[in-house]
Amino acid sequence: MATPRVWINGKYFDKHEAKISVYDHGLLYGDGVFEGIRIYSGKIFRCKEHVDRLYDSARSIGLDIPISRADMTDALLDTVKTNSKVEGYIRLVVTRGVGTLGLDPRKCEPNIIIICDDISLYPPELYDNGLEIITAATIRNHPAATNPQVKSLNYLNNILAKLEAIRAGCLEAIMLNHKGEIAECTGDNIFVVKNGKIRTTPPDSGILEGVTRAVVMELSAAAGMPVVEATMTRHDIFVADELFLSGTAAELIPVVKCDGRPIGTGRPGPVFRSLLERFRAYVRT
Ligand code: PXG
Repeated sequence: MATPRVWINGKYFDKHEAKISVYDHGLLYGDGVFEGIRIYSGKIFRCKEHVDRLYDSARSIGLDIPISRADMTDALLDTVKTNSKVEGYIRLVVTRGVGTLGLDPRKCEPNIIIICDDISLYPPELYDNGLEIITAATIRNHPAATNPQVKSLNYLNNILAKLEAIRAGCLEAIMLNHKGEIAECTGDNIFVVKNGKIRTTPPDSGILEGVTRAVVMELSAAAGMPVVEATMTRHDIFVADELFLSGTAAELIPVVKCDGRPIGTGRPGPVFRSLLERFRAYVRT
């Protein structure tokens, strides 16, 4: 593959020349927002939804993105074209920008970065065989602190849970909220199938409202299996017939074991397999 060309504030740089100041508050404090977006068949998947979520995240943290949504969309399209990407991944980042060595963001001017590259989160065979996951002891950020609905550059909460998973020999972890309810995984939303009914955790359980989650809900409804948003606990995981995760990077992936306990038959189930087939067909329409 050719060296990725990275868009920074309207100019292109080769991957190795694409640099941001060490005084950027994105680096110093994790102050900023981002999106992870898929490119399928040369098209940006759910572009509007990602751009809208980015501007909502920015607004929530009081960050004024200096360009319009239309110009942002044009920049995304141009970066995909410049990189001749047909299948791939866009990382769109808006940092608070360069400022002084103090928390005060008022002197910062945001930096906008668009990276167009590839991503693969889990080995391909896991889509057939299923993931083994754990419940992390690290809880999801309290919504009154850094709200999980904001896709901020501050992912330490999720990374700590990911490290727990890796230490336990797994690739993913369920994160609970401050009430002990299921929130989501470190970079994916969660779906539970029980007695033919599909449930997912609601926004007020402390989740990022995933773009892929919304697609799963649309596809399930179209297939006559509407997803219900429900508060859940680990009990719901342990007694589930099927469990699967959704996310831009992960797409849809089945979970066959949680905390050492097999989920359902211990194999990916029929509801998941049917949704994965629908999802794979849908993203290329
Ligand atoms: N929850 C969290 C905490 C996420 O970070 C999702 C749910 C799923 O949302 P989407 O909109 O993608 O369906 C995410 C998204 C990565 C990576 O590099 C992670 C995400 C997206 C892209 C890349 O691990 N997480």
